[in-house]
Amino acid sequence: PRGRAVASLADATMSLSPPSPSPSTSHADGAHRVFVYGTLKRGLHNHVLLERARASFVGSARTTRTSFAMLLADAGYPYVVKTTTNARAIDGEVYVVDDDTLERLDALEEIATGMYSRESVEVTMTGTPGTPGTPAAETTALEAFWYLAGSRDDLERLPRIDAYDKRIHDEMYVPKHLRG
Ligand code: PCA
Repeated sequence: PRGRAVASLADATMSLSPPSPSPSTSHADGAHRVFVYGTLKRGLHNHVLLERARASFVGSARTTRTSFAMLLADAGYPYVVKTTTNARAIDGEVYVVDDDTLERLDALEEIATGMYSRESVEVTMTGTPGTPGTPAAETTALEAFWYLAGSRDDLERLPRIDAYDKRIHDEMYVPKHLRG
């Protein structure tokens, strides 16, 4: 009967609609989640890059795993490394950026030379449920890209820090163009 045919056409159309948003790092439309823990955070030197790109702030987050250490480089910027000794979770902020901005971040972090490498990490949102910037409870764990240290010889020599805050940044950070 006619009614049945119309219904199945509707069903076929519905099956073509995109699946509901997945918690993966990247989406087909060029939107990428990035988790930042250092100079890219709000109020710090490199945040202007995210600001100019109109990156959207998703919220504060912490790595789900606790297998990391944050080191302070001589020029006052942080590096996260994977470790098994005195390992901890890393706190930061999650943003959504487009393809161009991800490329700019890759250039800033010099992933081509292996200064940092970009990997994907699971983070848990740490904001207060029900407040702006905090996703609903069922989406509190997300995959995002982040920049962590590639293999370097000097990692053992650098001091460890619990968090890269404004105090450390203001006291220690040397912008790239002023480094010797
Ligand atoms: N910039 C990147 C990695 C470390 C840094 O200083 C960030 O903020 O996540």
